[in-house]
Amino acid sequence: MTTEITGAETKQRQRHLAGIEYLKNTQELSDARFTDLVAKIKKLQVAIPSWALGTGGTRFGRFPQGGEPRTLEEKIEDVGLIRKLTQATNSVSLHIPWDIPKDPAAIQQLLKANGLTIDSVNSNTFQDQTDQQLSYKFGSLCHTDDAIRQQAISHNINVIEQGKTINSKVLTVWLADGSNFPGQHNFRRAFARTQDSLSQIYKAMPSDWTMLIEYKPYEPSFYSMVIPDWGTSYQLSQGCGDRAQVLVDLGHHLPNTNIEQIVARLLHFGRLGGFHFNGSQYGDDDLTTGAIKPYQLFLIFHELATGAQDPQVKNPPVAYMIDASHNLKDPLEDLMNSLENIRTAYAKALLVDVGALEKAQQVNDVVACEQILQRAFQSDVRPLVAEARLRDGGAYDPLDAFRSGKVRSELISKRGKKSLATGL
Ligand code: RM4
Ligand code: MN
Ligand code: MN
Repeated sequence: MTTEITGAETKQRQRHLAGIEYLKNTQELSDARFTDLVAKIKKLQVAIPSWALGTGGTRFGRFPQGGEPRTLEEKIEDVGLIRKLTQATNSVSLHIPWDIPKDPAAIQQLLKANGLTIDSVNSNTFQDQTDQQLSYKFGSLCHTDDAIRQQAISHNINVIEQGKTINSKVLTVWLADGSNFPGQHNFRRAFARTQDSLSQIYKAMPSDWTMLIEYKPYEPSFYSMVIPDWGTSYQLSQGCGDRAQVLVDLGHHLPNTNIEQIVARLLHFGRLGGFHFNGSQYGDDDLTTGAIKPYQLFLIFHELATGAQDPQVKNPPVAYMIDASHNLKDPLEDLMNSLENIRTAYAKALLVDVGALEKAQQVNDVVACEQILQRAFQSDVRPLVAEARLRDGGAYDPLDAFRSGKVRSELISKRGKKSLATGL
């Protein structure tokens, strides 16, 4: 038995080393360049959202896996597990009030024990809570009623206060505010009220905090959203101040939108605050990142990688997060898939010969330009990504380790078949 395992491991190791050799040869990578690539990939750490550790549902139903984390503490343990296997995440993003750090000191300790910190804190004015006085049915920060606006502003300030206790430095605001029928909203006034509310929240932030303003073209409002696009987020962030930036959720665009160009624009303006990574076929599908459009994900990372080398780009993004929902897959498996696909896209983007691309662009050699990107995109970087993970002590194949370690059945026996995580 032991020899069999050792044999399999040796084979795996041989395959891994052969893969590295092949990549080095085909991409003409020196040892120094390879080491540099590994170091860069190791640095790419993406936050896990506390609201994506349970099974997601649609408005038609929910089919829980069992073993879902019941408390914030259990969620942190789950992220710790993902970290251990992938080494591609070192933080958790919280949605409040879905996850309230009731005992901040204990939470801090647990985070530390799991090698984690808190990334952003996210406010929620898209649902009414049971103890809430006034309703957000007709909006929150955009509301016509000052008292409701005030309640939503106070909630955001309260989220900042809670964030401070656990060392977060980023507030993410996503608004469901919008209208369902023509005539329902005065577009100009709804925008002005939103700007005023956001500015008040911005002023309440400590000076080392950043506010991220997320946009979304439709849902839950189907005629108009108050913040439907990056232009609106951009304008709102400018109205607030330097530490307000735009958050790009990959699923928050109409089909076929050129997201990589939006990323480049925002980088150029110094207002790209961060990402919510996920995969999308139609809209806010919240599928595994890179599952549907891996080329698009690569092109986005190409903008990020080249932007990082450009001295003209002033404010690099502060927050990389996943924002996904898992109706079919095991949430932990899905999150690990996403992390792997994100690092893979990044690794490919790092292989782009930027010097050659610039030259080809300069002389308008369209074919060469595209070929340079394809050459990087079509390379097999899996051994490179695995090497980065292995050097940090992660698993060679995280998914395989998760399955062969029977982690889900262990979680089910600990937490029960019917445990439910908070979230959507
Ligand atoms: C929204 C948006 C927000 C997320 C909520 C749960 O569509 O993506 O980022 O916090 O869903
Ligand atoms: Mn999002
Ligand atoms: Mn979304």
